Amino acid sequence: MANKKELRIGLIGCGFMGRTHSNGYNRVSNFFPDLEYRPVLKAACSRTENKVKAFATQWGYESWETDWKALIARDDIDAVDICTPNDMHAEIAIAAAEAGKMILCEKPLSRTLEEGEKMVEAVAKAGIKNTVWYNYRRIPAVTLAKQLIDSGKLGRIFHYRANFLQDWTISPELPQGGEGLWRLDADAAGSGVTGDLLAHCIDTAIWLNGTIKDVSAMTETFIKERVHQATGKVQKVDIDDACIFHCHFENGSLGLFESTRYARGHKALYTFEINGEHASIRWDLHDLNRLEYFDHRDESIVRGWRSIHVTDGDQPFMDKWWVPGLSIGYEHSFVHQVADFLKSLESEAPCAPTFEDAYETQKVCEAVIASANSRSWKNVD
Ligand code: SOE
Repeated sequence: MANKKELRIGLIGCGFMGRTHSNGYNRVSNFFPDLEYRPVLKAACSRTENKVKAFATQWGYESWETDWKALIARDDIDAVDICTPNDMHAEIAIAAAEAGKMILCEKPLSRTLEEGEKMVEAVAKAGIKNTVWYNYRRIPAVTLAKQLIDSGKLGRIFHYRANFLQDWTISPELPQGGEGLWRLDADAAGSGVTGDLLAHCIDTAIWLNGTIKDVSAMTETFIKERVHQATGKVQKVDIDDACIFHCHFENGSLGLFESTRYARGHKALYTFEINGEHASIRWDLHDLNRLEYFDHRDESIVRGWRSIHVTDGDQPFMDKWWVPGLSIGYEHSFVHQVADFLKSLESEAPCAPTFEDAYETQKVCEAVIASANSRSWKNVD
C-alpha cells in the first residue's frame, strides 16, 4: 500500500450515495491490489457540522468541511466526488473543474441539458478526468451482457426492453424536499423517475445497444400536491411519478422503457431484456449475479434459457478474491467503478461513462419529458 500513488478524495454530500461511494473507496485496494493508485479519504463535506463529523468518523475521512467551496479550494484534494442533490451538480462540477480537480459526479449528470452542456464544456476545457456514477454497468452480469453483445452472439438486435419499478412515494403524506425527499421536488431533482431511475436504464441501453434516435413518451403525476419541506406549505408537484416511453435505436431496434414509484411491492426492480436474431439475454437487479441467455443455435433437444450465475473466474470483475458460486452485492458496483477510475489514471484512457457520455443520456431524458409534455415524437438530437 505504501508505494502506491495517492488519489486524495474530497466528497461532497453525505447521504445514501455518499455512503456507497465511501464504501467503494475503502474497499477498492483490497479487491484490486494491482492498481497503481489508492484513494485517500481526505475530507467529507456537508452543510450540517454534526452530520458531517459523524459521517467522516464512520467512513474514515481525515477531516471535514461544511462549505463545499472551502473543500474545492484545498490543495490537498485531487478529486471531488459530488453526491449532493442534482441542483448542486453543475455549480460544484464547474467550480471543481476550474480549480483543476478531477470529478466523480453522481447520476444524473444534471437537471437540464443546458446545465449538462456547461459541465461537459468545463471538464473538456480543464482537461481533467471525469466520470458519472452509472453504477449498474459494473455489475458483473451486466458487463457480461455487454461482452456477449459485442462479440456478436446475439446477432442483429430487434428489441430492447427495460423497467425500473419502485413503490416508496405512494403515500400522499410524504413531503417534497429535504433529506432523501428532494427527489420529489422538481427544482432540486430536475425530473422525477425519468432522471432518477430511467436515466439508469437509458445509460445501460446506450452502452449495450447504441444511440437512441427518437422517443415517444407519456408521464403521469399521481399525487398533484404535497407539503414542501422548505416552506411548510402545500405546493404543486412538478415531477413525473411514472414514465413510459418507446423509441428507435440507431441500429434499427425498438426500445420500450417503463419506470414508476407507484408499483406496489417493487422496491428497486430494474430489469432488461434484449432480443437478437440468434440469442436473447435478460437481467434482473433482484438476482444481480445471474444473466439469463437463450441461444437458438443450441442443439434443439437441449435448447432453452440458460441461467448463468456470473461468478466464474473468467467473468468480468470476478478474478480477484472470491471463488465460483459465491455471490457479490450491489455495493460492489461502486467498488468496481472506483477501480476503473483508478485504472484510468494509469493511462490517457477515460473512465466511462464520462460527462460527455452521460450528456447523451441527458439528451434522451430531455427528449422523453418534451415528448410527454407535447404528446408527440421527439428526436433526441
Ligand atoms: C431512488 O430510490 C434510488 O436511490 C436512485 O436515486 C438510485 O440512483 C437507484 O440506483 C436506486 O434508487
